[in-house]
Amino acid sequence: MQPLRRALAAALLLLVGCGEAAPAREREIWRFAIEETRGSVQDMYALRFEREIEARSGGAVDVVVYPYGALGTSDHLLEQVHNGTLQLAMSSPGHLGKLIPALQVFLLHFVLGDGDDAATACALADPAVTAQLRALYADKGLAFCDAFTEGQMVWTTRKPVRTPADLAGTKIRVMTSPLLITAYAAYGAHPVPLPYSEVYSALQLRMIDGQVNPVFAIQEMSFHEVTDWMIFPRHAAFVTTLAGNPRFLARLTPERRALFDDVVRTLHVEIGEVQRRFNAERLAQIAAGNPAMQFLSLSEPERDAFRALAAPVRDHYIALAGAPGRALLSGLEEALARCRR
Ligand code: 6CS
Repeated sequence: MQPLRRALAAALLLLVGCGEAAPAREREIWRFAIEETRGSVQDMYALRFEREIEARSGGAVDVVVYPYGALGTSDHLLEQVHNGTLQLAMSSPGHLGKLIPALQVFLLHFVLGDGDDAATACALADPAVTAQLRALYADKGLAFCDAFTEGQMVWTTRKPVRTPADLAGTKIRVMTSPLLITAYAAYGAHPVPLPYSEVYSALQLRMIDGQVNPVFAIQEMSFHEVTDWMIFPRHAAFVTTLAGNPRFLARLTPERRALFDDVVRTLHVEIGEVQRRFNAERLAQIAAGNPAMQFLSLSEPERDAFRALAAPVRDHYIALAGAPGRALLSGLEEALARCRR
């Protein structure tokens, strides 16, 4: 036979042979949903997770990533991780706090890091804090896998806000955990809890006057198109967590579990750099593309006025979250003190 025909015949034999003799290897599927759209911080995390797990498992694991909207709101994703339809999901305390009240510690203003991003990131990785989080999640049939921040929360409004009086009467959209109602009512605002997907149209239809999210999220969801001011109070960082289905994790082989843990450890560090870069780049993009947008960074005395009104919300948090909440708050404060030493 001609060399080319011989090669084709050999390839054909190989194909037929494969079909008959070797059973197709079954790929494990890990379904992973995020609470944000394509191009977000969580998307970057999920895509890096997908790439690392698939490559390092030699293709034996197929990670399928579902961006926000594909499977519903944050609450729907959580239900699906809980019942095992999803193996993994990003789950933010801003919504998950309805199920695990103690997690609302991350929603308190002027507490976690108080504008100090390095201390915040360090406290979130503190072993004593992560042990508390693991226990709280396990109690609700979930596995805590990681916690990290996606940057400082920024208010987008229709008017400048320098004092709590400027926020009085403002309808501001918050995530759906109940502590956020008290947190914004303390400033005299009217907080309106809504799922992420409804914020843009609520702003457009003027059902709300403002919202709060990190810069990258404001840009990706186009909230800056339907508001006029971006206010930087540095009152809280946006915290999210990676939640897993406990049965899925328990069934992993020791080798697979070690791979999972190693990838999560690597991404915990990487994502800090990603969120800083995304927030800086998107801020520049908003400024360049929207000459009418106004930016306002609160001074220390201006922050103090908000801080004073936010202080009593801690008592409300303890009332909502009870002993586990009190323990998590002191665990975090001790971790922050260690981080600042
Ligand atoms: O505001 C929210 O509801 C959402 N914000 C971010 C940045 N991520 C997910 C969360 O659901």
